[in-house]
Amino acid sequence: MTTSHPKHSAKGYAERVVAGDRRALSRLISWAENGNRSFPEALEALYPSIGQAWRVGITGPPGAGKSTLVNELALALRSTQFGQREVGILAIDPSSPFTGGALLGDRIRMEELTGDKHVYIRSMASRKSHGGMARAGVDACDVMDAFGMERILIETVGVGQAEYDVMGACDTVVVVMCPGAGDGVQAMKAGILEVADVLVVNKSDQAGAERLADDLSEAVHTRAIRSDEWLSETGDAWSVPVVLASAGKGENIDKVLEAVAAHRAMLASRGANGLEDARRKKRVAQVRRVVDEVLDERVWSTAELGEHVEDALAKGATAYGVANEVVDQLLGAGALAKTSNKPSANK
Ligand SMILES: Nc1nc2c(ncn2[C@@H]2O[C@H](COP(=O)(O)OP(=O)(O)OP(=O)(O)O)[C@@H](O)[C@H]2O)c(=O)[nH]1
Ligand SMILES: [Mg+2]
Repeated sequence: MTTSHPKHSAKGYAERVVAGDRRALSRLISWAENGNRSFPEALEALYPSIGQAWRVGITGPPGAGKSTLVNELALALRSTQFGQREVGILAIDPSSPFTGGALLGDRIRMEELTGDKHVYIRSMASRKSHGGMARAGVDACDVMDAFGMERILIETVGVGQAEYDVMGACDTVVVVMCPGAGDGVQAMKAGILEVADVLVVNKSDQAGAERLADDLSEAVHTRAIRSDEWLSETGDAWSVPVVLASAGKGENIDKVLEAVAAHRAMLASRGANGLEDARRKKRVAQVRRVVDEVLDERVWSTAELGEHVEDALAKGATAYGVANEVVDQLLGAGALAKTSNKPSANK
């Protein structure tokens, strides 16, 4: 490529990134992180080179083993079995007190990889937050993509709004759980299943792992039936695989990568719009979950409605009858009629 821009200009950095210059890569990611005013210009220059990477989001409750898994996944991706891919790792360091010390731990575990020039590891601070982190994370992925990373692994903790936004920009989202602490049921309530393309039950060496995997399989199956009715026009809904693994012991890491590859192949089989459609559907599912929650909270926030229901039941109305009457009142009979061909929003 011909370098036609000054080395330290936005376009100059962009050219260097595309040419494989690691210092320029680090610089532009810092720009993304700091919200440097020159970053948009650099990003624009990178656009033609973006779109080759497969972005794999890794999320889940604190301590589930995400970093350990990312480490193992990267090692596996660097092996011949998975085609010796160029790997970019973005660890989005949450400012939460839970994980304050995790970054150092991450560095130590990832040390095995740092001698490998085909692996690029970067942490980003999320302290500024408020949408800023999500944006910066996605921007950083774009820079790595333009650089030529074939696989990008992005670790975030939990399911806050910013994490949702980062995961929403990933091609495949792996949700990592483990027995004990971050209980499966809690995670489901937090809507973590809505973003998962692959579920990993990590720490398979610990008691309760199989039980958790069974519970999650069941929950995923139930959800698939529900969302099929209204989300899948094509009928080829992805059923989220649940993979039991131990990142700590390096067990079943290949199974996790195979599940990611299967998800990728499924999207590819849907043609050019497959990925875009999948992302759109995920966002719709997220909105739907929030609507469910907000409605539930608002509708039942006062004692009034509960009392009304009790009265009606006492007067001999059926539960179904009362429920319908309540919904009619809330939505207006017309609104309900209009949506009656869609499944109800029950959980
Ligand atoms: N028994 C067991 N422990 C594991 C396994 N995988 C990871 N761990 C341990 O679990 C702890 C947390 O692992 P991390 O990889 O830091 O977890 P994380 O989800 O990245 O944690 P945060 O980033 O702090 O949310 C560490 O002490 C790991 O050694 C496993 O398969 N089995
Ligand atoms: Mg971690």
